Amino acid sequence: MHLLFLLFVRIKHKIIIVGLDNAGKTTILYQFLMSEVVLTSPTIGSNVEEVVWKNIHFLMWDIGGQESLRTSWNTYYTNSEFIIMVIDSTDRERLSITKEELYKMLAHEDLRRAAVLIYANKQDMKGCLSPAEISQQLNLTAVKDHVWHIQACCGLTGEGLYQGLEWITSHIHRR
Ligand SMILES: Nc1nc2c(ncn2[C@@H]2O[C@H](COP(=O)(O)OP(=O)(O)O)[C@@H](O)[C@H]2O)c(=O)[nH]1
Ligand SMILES: [Mg+2]
Repeated sequence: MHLLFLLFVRIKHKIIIVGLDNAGKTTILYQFLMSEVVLTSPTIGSNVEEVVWKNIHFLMWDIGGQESLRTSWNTYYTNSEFIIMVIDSTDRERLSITKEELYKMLAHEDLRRAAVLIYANKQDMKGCLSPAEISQQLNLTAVKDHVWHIQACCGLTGEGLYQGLEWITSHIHRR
Protein backbone atom coordinates (compact mmCIF):
# COMPACT_ATOMS: atom_id res chain seq x y z
CA MET A 1 0.00 0.00 0.00
CA HIS A 2 1.18 3.44 -0.88
CA LEU A 3 0.77 6.52 1.09
CA LEU A 4 0.08 9.48 -1.05
CA PHE A 5 1.55 12.68 0.07
CA LEU A 6 0.13 15.73 -1.53
CA LEU A 7 2.46 18.60 -1.35
CA PHE A 8 0.95 21.98 -1.97
CA VAL A 9 3.65 24.34 -2.94
CA ARG A 10 2.49 27.85 -3.21
CA ILE A 11 4.13 29.94 -5.84
CA LYS A 12 5.56 33.11 -4.42
CA HIS A 13 6.48 35.84 -6.79
CA LYS A 14 9.67 37.56 -5.88
CA ILE A 15 9.77 41.31 -6.00
CA ILE A 16 12.67 43.52 -5.07
CA ILE A 17 11.97 47.02 -3.88
CA VAL A 18 14.82 49.35 -4.70
CA GLY A 19 15.47 53.05 -4.75
CA LEU A 20 17.62 55.59 -2.99
CA ASP A 21 17.48 55.98 0.76
CA ASN A 22 14.52 58.05 1.96
CA ALA A 23 12.49 57.31 -1.20
CA GLY A 24 9.73 55.60 0.82
CA LYS A 25 10.44 51.90 0.18
CA THR A 26 9.86 50.70 3.72
CA THR A 27 6.77 52.88 4.11
CA ILE A 28 5.29 51.33 0.97
CA LEU A 29 6.12 47.79 2.01
CA TYR A 30 4.34 48.33 5.31
CA GLN A 31 1.34 49.81 3.53
CA PHE A 32 1.08 46.54 1.64
CA LEU A 33 1.03 44.73 4.92
CA MET A 34 -2.07 46.79 5.69
CA SER A 35 -0.61 47.91 8.91
CA GLU A 36 -0.53 51.40 10.31
CA VAL A 37 1.96 53.85 8.92
CA VAL A 38 5.03 52.97 10.87
CA LEU A 39 7.91 55.17 11.80
CA THR A 40 10.66 53.80 9.68
CA SER A 41 14.32 54.02 10.35
CA PRO A 42 16.88 53.71 7.57
CA THR A 43 16.91 50.10 6.49
CA ILE A 44 20.14 48.36 7.27
CA GLY A 45 20.50 45.38 5.00
CA SER A 46 17.01 44.25 3.98
CA ASN A 47 13.50 43.37 5.14
CA VAL A 48 11.51 40.66 3.47
CA GLU A 49 7.76 40.34 3.89
CA GLU A 50 5.11 38.17 2.31
CA VAL A 51 2.31 40.20 0.79
CA VAL A 52 -0.92 38.58 -0.37
CA TRP A 53 -3.06 40.40 -2.91
CA LYS A 54 -6.02 38.80 -4.65
CA ASN A 55 -4.77 35.43 -3.51
CA ILE A 56 -1.41 35.94 -5.16
CA HIS A 57 1.57 35.67 -2.91
CA PHE A 58 4.49 37.99 -3.27
CA LEU A 59 7.77 37.94 -1.46
CA MET A 60 8.83 41.54 -1.28
CA TRP A 61 12.40 42.38 -0.51
CA ASP A 62 12.98 45.89 0.75
CA ILE A 63 16.61 46.60 0.11
CA GLY A 64 18.51 49.41 1.80
CA GLY A 65 19.23 52.31 -0.53
CA GLN A 66 22.15 54.08 1.07
CA GLU A 67 25.12 54.47 -1.19
CA SER A 68 27.18 51.92 0.73
CA LEU A 69 24.42 49.31 0.29
CA ARG A 70 23.67 49.86 -3.38
CA THR A 71 26.66 47.84 -4.51
CA SER A 72 25.13 44.76 -2.89
CA TRP A 73 21.70 45.12 -4.54
CA ASN A 74 22.73 42.53 -7.09
CA THR A 75 22.91 39.80 -4.45
CA TYR A 76 19.10 40.01 -4.32
CA TYR A 77 18.46 39.85 -8.06
CA THR A 78 18.21 36.09 -8.67
CA ASN A 79 14.68 34.93 -9.55
CA SER A 80 13.13 38.36 -9.17
CA GLU A 81 10.06 38.67 -11.37
CA PHE A 82 9.53 42.31 -10.64
CA ILE A 83 11.51 45.33 -9.68
CA ILE A 84 9.68 48.04 -7.81
CA MET A 85 11.72 51.20 -7.97
CA VAL A 86 10.58 53.84 -5.52
CA ILE A 87 11.41 57.45 -6.28
CA ASP A 88 11.05 60.45 -4.01
CA SER A 89 9.40 62.78 -6.52
CA THR A 90 10.73 65.83 -4.67
CA ASP A 91 14.34 64.69 -4.86
CA ARG A 92 15.32 66.41 -8.09
CA GLU A 93 19.00 66.52 -7.18
CA ARG A 94 19.38 62.77 -7.03
CA LEU A 95 17.20 61.77 -9.96
CA SER A 96 20.29 61.31 -12.08
CA ILE A 97 21.67 58.85 -9.53
CA THR A 98 18.38 56.97 -9.62
CA LYS A 99 18.59 56.89 -13.39
CA GLU A 100 22.10 55.49 -13.24
CA GLU A 101 21.03 52.79 -10.78
CA LEU A 102 18.00 51.92 -12.89
CA TYR A 103 19.98 51.43 -16.08
CA LYS A 104 22.59 49.42 -14.23
CA MET A 105 19.85 47.07 -13.05
CA LEU A 106 18.23 46.82 -16.47
CA ALA A 107 21.55 45.74 -17.92
CA HIS A 108 22.05 43.05 -15.31
CA GLU A 109 21.82 39.49 -16.58
CA ASP A 110 19.83 38.25 -13.57
CA LEU A 111 17.10 40.85 -14.19
CA ARG A 112 16.80 40.24 -17.91
CA ARG A 113 13.19 39.14 -17.62
CA ALA A 114 12.08 41.29 -14.71
CA ALA A 115 9.27 43.77 -15.25
CA VAL A 116 9.72 47.20 -13.71
CA LEU A 117 7.19 49.19 -11.73
CA ILE A 118 8.29 52.70 -10.86
CA TYR A 119 6.51 54.44 -8.04
CA ALA A 120 6.64 58.22 -8.31
CA ASN A 121 6.22 58.55 -4.57
CA LYS A 122 5.47 61.57 -2.36
CA GLN A 123 2.96 63.03 -4.79
CA ASP A 124 1.39 64.80 -1.80
CA MET A 125 4.39 67.13 -1.56
CA LYS A 126 4.33 70.58 -3.02
CA GLY A 127 6.56 71.05 -6.04
CA CYS A 128 7.08 67.35 -6.66
CA LEU A 129 7.85 66.08 -10.14
CA SER A 130 4.95 64.47 -11.99
CA PRO A 131 5.23 60.91 -13.29
CA ALA A 132 5.50 62.35 -16.80
CA GLU A 133 8.43 64.55 -15.79
CA ILE A 134 10.17 61.68 -14.04
CA SER A 135 9.52 59.42 -16.98
CA GLN A 136 11.09 61.98 -19.27
CA GLN A 137 14.12 62.53 -17.07
CA LEU A 138 14.70 58.80 -16.79
CA ASN A 139 14.16 58.46 -20.52
CA LEU A 140 11.81 55.55 -19.96
CA THR A 141 10.53 55.46 -23.50
CA ALA A 142 14.00 54.27 -24.50
CA VAL A 143 13.57 51.16 -22.37
CA LYS A 144 12.50 48.51 -24.86
CA ASP A 145 13.87 45.32 -23.38
CA HIS A 146 11.81 45.39 -20.17
CA VAL A 147 8.14 45.92 -19.54
CA TRP A 148 7.77 48.98 -17.36
CA HIS A 149 5.13 51.18 -15.84
CA ILE A 150 5.24 54.37 -13.82
CA GLN A 151 2.65 54.98 -11.12
CA ALA A 152 2.03 58.11 -9.07
CA CYS A 153 1.59 57.37 -5.38
CA CYS A 154 1.71 58.50 -1.82
CA GLY A 155 3.24 56.02 0.56
CA LEU A 156 1.78 57.75 3.58
CA THR A 157 -1.85 57.43 2.53
CA GLY A 158 -1.42 54.43 0.25
CA GLU A 159 -2.91 56.29 -2.69
CA GLY A 160 -1.84 54.76 -5.99
CA LEU A 161 -0.11 51.78 -4.44
CA TYR A 162 -2.75 49.26 -5.38
CA GLN A 163 -2.96 50.49 -8.95
CA GLY A 164 0.71 49.57 -9.09
CA LEU A 165 0.07 46.11 -7.68
CA GLU A 166 -2.75 45.72 -10.16
CA TRP A 167 -0.30 46.37 -12.97
CA ILE A 168 2.09 43.81 -11.51
CA THR A 169 -0.69 41.27 -11.22
CA SER A 170 -1.71 41.74 -14.82
CA HIS A 171 1.85 41.04 -15.89
CA ILE A 172 2.16 37.80 -13.98
CA HIS A 173 -0.38 36.11 -16.16
CA ARG A 174 1.13 37.27 -19.38
CA ARG A 175 4.58 35.88 -18.77
N1 LIG B 1 5.21 63.32 2.42
C1 LIG B 1 5.48 62.03 2.20
N2 LIG B 1 6.43 61.42 2.94
C2 LIG B 1 6.67 60.10 2.69
C3 LIG B 1 5.96 59.38 1.69
N3 LIG B 1 6.43 58.10 1.71
C4 LIG B 1 7.38 58.05 2.66
N4 LIG B 1 7.53 59.25 3.27
C5 LIG B 1 8.48 59.61 4.33
O1 LIG B 1 9.79 59.58 3.81
C6 LIG B 1 10.73 59.15 4.80
C7 LIG B 1 11.53 57.96 4.30
O2 LIG B 1 10.67 56.83 4.18
P1 LIG B 1 11.25 55.34 4.23
O3 LIG B 1 10.09 54.44 3.95
O4 LIG B 1 12.03 55.09 5.47
O5 LIG B 1 12.24 55.36 3.00
P2 LIG B 1 13.29 54.24 2.52
O6 LIG B 1 14.63 54.70 2.98
O7 LIG B 1 13.19 54.26 1.03
O8 LIG B 1 12.87 52.93 3.11
C8 LIG B 1 9.90 58.83 6.04
O9 LIG B 1 9.93 59.97 6.88
C9 LIG B 1 8.49 58.61 5.49
O10 LIG B 1 7.49 58.91 6.43
C10 LIG B 1 4.96 60.08 0.92
O11 LIG B 1 4.31 59.54 0.02
N5 LIG B 1 4.78 61.40 1.21
MG1 LIG C 1 13.95 51.61 4.30
